[in-house]
Amino acid sequence: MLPAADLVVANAAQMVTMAGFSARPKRGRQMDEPGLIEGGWLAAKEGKIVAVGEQALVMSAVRVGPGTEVLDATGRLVTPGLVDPHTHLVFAGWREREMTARLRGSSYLDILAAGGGILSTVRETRRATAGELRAQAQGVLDRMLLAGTTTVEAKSGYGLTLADELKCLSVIRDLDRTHAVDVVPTFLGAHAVPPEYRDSPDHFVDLIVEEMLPAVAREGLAEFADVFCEEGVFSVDQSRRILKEARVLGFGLKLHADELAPQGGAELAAELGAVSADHLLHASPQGLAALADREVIAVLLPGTPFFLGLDLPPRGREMVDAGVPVALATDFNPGTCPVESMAIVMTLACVTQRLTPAEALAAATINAAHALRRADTLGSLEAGKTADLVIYDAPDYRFLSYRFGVNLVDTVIKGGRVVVRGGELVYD
Ligand code: IZC
Ligand code: ZN
Repeated sequence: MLPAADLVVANAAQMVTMAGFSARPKRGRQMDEPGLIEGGWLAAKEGKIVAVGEQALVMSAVRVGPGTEVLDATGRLVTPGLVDPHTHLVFAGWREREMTARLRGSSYLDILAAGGGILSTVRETRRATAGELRAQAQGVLDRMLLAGTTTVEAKSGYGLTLADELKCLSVIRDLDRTHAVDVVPTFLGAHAVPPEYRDSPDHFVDLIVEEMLPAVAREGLAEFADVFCEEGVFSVDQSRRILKEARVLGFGLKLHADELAPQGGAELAAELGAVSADHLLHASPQGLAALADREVIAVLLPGTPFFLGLDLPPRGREMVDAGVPVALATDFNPGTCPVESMAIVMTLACVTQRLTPAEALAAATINAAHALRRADTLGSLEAGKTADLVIYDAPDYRFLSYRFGVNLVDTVIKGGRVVVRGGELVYD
């Protein structure tokens, strides 16, 4: 007898599978092919996808038993759960006042150099308890889940002492264990030079290399290490030193690269074999070629230049055309991009970076899973993968980018379990 499914999604108007790219990310024209099944069915058992395809195929692999939940997706779009591979999730200290200062002419880096920006969030994060940090981040994760995000990366980087970085990473671990959204931890001790090291920034790099990275590795509190490599923050040489040590300790590497000024960050990410290089608005053409060559994922964060009011050329289009595998993320943080919705980010990727809606969705699913080294289990609807999927109150995948600012998510399934139903959280 066929196995009884726990869950069947029946008759979707469109099922976007993103199938066939678990081993290597989508690049070039592959990004524009969503792998659509019209009239798509999907069955899951024990948290895993058992079959995806037309009704006859799925119903030849499983049976519907008394314990099977059947979700009718007639007229609706189904996609893999969205993956957000770059966020600064855990902090205290929102920065709404900085928005006004920027509108009056101060730049992001001016504000940071004057002890504001990241450093104002650091002051409040140091004062906050783990419980306070956790409560706020949990609310953010709830909103992300309601918007269809089922896996999110979360960086530390607002503690900047060993104890405060460990506090933030422990909060991230707790959230991963308790929240329906899976949370992938990244150590970003090199996010800013804290005031106590203002006159000797290399000593702060020593502290990261000699104490923080080994302690984080020992406690197993992060999977990736990242550096904010930027003019006036950490140089390419300092970033190289930190990331080489991180690599020795077994971390996957990420880099905030060439966001606000050209620094050679893309080249550094390629040289070190990083998993991803993020931002890249000012990356050199040679840097992009190096990323394509080493298959480093370019994580685009189009919410950030939008929110900072920067008027820049559409590098995303250039990256896809150059064969760089591109992913999208929110960059959720209190300074440069306080947005939780991957759908809004997809719209911005289309309108400001000239990606197509299909490319944006590939970047928010399978390629985003690659940016977290999770593409073997996440990012596409294929038999054997984790049953993370979203059902929308829309008939076509283009609506995600097109109906901007509206949350079209109706149902979210995480690991085979319904966690959002009718647009409401239903798990405890
Ligand atoms: O708090 O400003 N870019 N880090 C690098 C950020 C933005 C977060 C922040
Ligand atoms: Zn960032």
